[in-house]
Amino acid sequence: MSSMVQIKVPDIGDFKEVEVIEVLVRPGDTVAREQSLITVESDKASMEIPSSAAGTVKELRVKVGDKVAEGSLILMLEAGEAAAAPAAAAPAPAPASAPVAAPAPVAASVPAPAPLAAAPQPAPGSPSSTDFATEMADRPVPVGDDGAARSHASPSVRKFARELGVALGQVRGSGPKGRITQDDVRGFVKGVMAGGGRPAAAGAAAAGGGLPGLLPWPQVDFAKFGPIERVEMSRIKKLSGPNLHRNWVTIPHVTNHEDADVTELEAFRVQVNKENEKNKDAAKLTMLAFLIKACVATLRKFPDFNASIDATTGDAVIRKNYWHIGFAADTPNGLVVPVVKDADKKGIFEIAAETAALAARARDGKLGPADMQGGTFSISSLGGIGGTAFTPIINAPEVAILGVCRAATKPVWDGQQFVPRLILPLSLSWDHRVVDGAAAARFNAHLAALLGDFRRVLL
Ligand code: CAO
Repeated sequence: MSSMVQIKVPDIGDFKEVEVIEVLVRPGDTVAREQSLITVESDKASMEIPSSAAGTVKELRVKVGDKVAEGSLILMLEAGEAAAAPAAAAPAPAPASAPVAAPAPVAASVPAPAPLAAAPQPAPGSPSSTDFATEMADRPVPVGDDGAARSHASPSVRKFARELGVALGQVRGSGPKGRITQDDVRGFVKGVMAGGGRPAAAGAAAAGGGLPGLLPWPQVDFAKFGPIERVEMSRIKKLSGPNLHRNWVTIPHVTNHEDADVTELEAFRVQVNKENEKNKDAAKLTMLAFLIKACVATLRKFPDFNASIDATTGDAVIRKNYWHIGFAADTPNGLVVPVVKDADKKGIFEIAAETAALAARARDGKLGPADMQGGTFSISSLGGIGGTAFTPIINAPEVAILGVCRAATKPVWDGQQFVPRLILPLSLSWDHRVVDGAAAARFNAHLAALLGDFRRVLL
């Protein structure tokens, strides 16, 4: 025998007229006793209203936006004989701050939800034991909060997120007032799976990188302090960001700085370009082309800089007997690193022509994957723009990268007097797992010596 049961809003304490912000079941759904049916929200808190009986939902009598109070009819339920219960159950005590064991994450790059130890533990059953999201939203977020406590989401969505290992602080809410819905959590997970972890990686960056023990990223409502604008990152930035992040946090970087006296080299470069002004076939000689050639000569002398850690064992270095030099190219859509293959076999004119062509294709967004693969060492030249020193991020799995800043004329003591010399700042970042500081200093000194007297490249 089955009977039709009216499921009504039970005694919800001081709350008189509360808004239905979520309907969690549909006609035809089978529900268990104590299963949440709707979420209601006052200006202070939100709570889920559970079913007082088990059965099948026949007819919904509320919708999102309705105002309800104690006794309001939620739905008609066809209840089984054992299921019908006369009294309405109390609202579900599902505190946002309830500690939960961290479930297995969705993907390696999705951090498990941080325990909200800092959040207060309200007494179960009282209105204050329900979702504190609304109240929390108006308070400063304590350091160490992953933003989940502040996220606007119902207890059922929080539970759902916890089950999937999703930190709510990373999910953008599409509901009213930015409320996070189950679909938002689902969409976030789908994004992680489809994007090879990209959204998670980006989110992880915002949430503190998901590294154990690392404080989460501060979640700030910037709009509270002034007008804001959200600008979507370019495709290249979305792709390169997680790579840069991984390289920065996993490689023990050290950067050595060195000055190269390029007075004669620059004079030579300018002179050759002048001689070739009328020769349309001759590429313009660039400092970058000389740098590539000098780097190849230096890499040959210091082979551990033209290497990679053996990723399968981690206990060996794979030295490469080819010299493919990548160079950072700034494009309207972000940074790319095209590679000059076999730079050791090419002349400086050829390298200058090739870098110019690759840089042009990079700016036009026309580089293919093969143009950016196989690099053994990279150069990031900001010389045409400015700067005196910087710390370039190693382009994994390479071992080192050379940063180049703007050459400037400086007074240099020649033993008797100060003389004006053109000084090129070099910044070499290197992986301390593979090379040591002394080797890096020698590398830099050798490179500077070659640039100071380019004839030495031939030796
Ligand atoms: N010091 C002083 N002037 C320099 C210089 C240096 N180190 N390097 C280049 N210049 C000058 C050149 O003399 C040239 O001036 P003129 O037009 O008067 O001859 C001008 O800067 C442009 O130089 P260039 O044609 O040789 O081009 P480039 O080698 O500077 O740049 C490229 C090529 C692809 C490296 C550059 O376009 C680029 O994208 N640089 C940015 C790289 C980057 O973003 N790195 C950061 C990575 S980390 O985010």
